Amino acid sequence: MTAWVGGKNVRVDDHAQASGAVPEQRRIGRRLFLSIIGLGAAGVALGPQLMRIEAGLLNIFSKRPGTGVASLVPGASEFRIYSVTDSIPVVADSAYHLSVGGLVSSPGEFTLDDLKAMPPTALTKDFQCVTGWRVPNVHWRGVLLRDLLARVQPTSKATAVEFSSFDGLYTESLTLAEAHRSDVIVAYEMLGAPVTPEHGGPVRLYVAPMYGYKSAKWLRSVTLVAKAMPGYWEQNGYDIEAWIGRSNGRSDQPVD
Ligand SMILES: Nc1nc2c(c(=O)[nH]1)N[C@H]1C(S)=C(S)[C@@H](COP(=O)(O)O)O[C@H]1N2
Ligand SMILES: [Mo]
Repeated sequence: MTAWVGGKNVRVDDHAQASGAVPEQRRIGRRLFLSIIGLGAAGVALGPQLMRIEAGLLNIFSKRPGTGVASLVPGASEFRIYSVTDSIPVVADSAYHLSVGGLVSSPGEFTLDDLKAMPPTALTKDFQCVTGWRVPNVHWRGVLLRDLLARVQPTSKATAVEFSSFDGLYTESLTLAEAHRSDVIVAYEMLGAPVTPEHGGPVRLYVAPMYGYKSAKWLRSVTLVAKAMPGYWEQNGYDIEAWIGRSNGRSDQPVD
């Protein structure tokens, strides 16, 4: 499907459909791409080095997510735009509020300015979707989730953190220990710029060491709980502990 966002047409992929992609389809996709850019199918045999070159070329051909050559190629190093609903929530920066509550001593509402006033954390790390595509060296910026949790003071009963989305459907969770990692941020910048509406702006989660489905977009609430509910994709069969390379039967290179 396509959606009209911020004055441009954005292709929104169906993650469920993408997950069904078999290796053979991926291989054909790459061959198709190689013939498009004129390297020829011989390049397929050249291995990882060439794959990195391909990634660079893809960036030249397709600056925007979901457009151009990259959208033809499963496994290309471009973000796919995913939404489990038929729409992309557009939340104005000035209207944005993140609710942080549940099993805490002092629940709070954080505006975008509140988040930006907190000590920032910048990360440059890959983003890996469980369907196979990976975007290298993405520039992220935001606040550590643990800093946010420190502001609301979880009670001793809290063992996990649930997340909800402004799309009204998507949910995710982390254990409290995972939520305290130094590579888990509430991000207001991605790709070196404010998080765009299609990528889950103004604020999304980024859980570096786990598959992309943990990185909830259009982040609405953070709720401390005694026991977490399985998230949207986890109810559909994906692993709750979503470590890259150590879950979902995959062997991708970890992001650490
Ligand atoms: N609210 C919401 N968050 C979401 C998703 C979604 O469909 N809805 N998809 C997840 C998956 S499976 C991935 S791989 C990433 C994709 O991020 P992107 O759409 O910015 O490329 O977002 C994750 N967060
Ligand atoms: Mo994903």
